[in-house]
Amino acid sequence: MDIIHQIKENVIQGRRNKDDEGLDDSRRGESGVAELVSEAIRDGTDIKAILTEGLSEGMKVVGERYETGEYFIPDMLAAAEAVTTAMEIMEPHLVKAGVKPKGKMVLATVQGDLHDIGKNIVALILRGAGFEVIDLGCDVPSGRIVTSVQKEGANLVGLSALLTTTMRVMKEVVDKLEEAGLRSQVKVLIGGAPTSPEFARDIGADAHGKDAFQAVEIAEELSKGA
Ligand code: B1M
Repeated sequence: MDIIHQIKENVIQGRRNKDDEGLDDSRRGESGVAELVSEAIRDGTDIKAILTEGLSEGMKVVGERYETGEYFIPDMLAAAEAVTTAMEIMEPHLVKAGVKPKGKMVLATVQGDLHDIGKNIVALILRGAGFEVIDLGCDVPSGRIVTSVQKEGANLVGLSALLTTTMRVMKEVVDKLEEAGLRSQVKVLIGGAPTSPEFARDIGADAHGKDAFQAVEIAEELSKGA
């Protein structure tokens, strides 16, 4: 198996490094994503191929397995963490190779809401797919989200809410973006258990993502038009 396929396989197995066991069978001691990516860079492997055919293709398989119920949240997290580790190793090389992020998202769980597990997964998967993510955390005031969009020049805003009482704050963010004259510059993607595509439409957001993988597909689609 060539090194790109080994990277993909180790993402699917959620193996960050040689100390990780893997999901199917014990692979402890064998190179994981961190060692393989470092080796590939050292050997002059095309950085874009590592990103697209290794890491992204691996995450795509993880997404499919999550959709079919074969993988659960911890499996998805292990894979996302492996990709994040790889991205940290690759970052300086990506800059050198002139690989531009697919888009820039300001991401937050809205004010009054402390649920950030889902939002953190969305951030991990988006970063793994090649997006730059400015994660503002949870319980973030709407004004701070708007200021960050302005400062960062983001083309995407991602909002998460888990409470029926805080989902209405998403509309406040959309309204404030409008007031600040930024609405035409950004696409707004929302998600979180109580939200829906209908709710997104009602509050004037651009899209709803039911999970982190759909969020990536939508972010890619929305960034094409940006
Ligand atoms: Co809370 N909580 N909680 N809680 N909590 C829920 C949400 C609840 C449904 C439990 C219940 O009663 N059955 C309920 C809400 C009811 C409602 O609003 N109708 C609830 C409540 C009531 C509360 C408190 C009010 C409890 C209290 O204090 N009386 C309180 C509120 C605190 C606050 O926010 N102000 C509270 C507190 C907490 C903890 C702090 C203890 C903890 C959060 C820890 C943390 O996040 N750091 C917590 C937890 C863990 C939960 C449950 C058990 C799990 C949520 C979770 O992490 N799911 C939850 C019950 C449940 O869901 N079974 C519950 C896993 C996560 C991966 O899924 O977040 O849906 P999720 O994210 C998914 C998708 O939704 C989507 O992708 C993610 C990955 O696939 N997605 C996006 C999410 N954001 C997205 C953004 C996108 C796109 C997709 O684009 C930008």
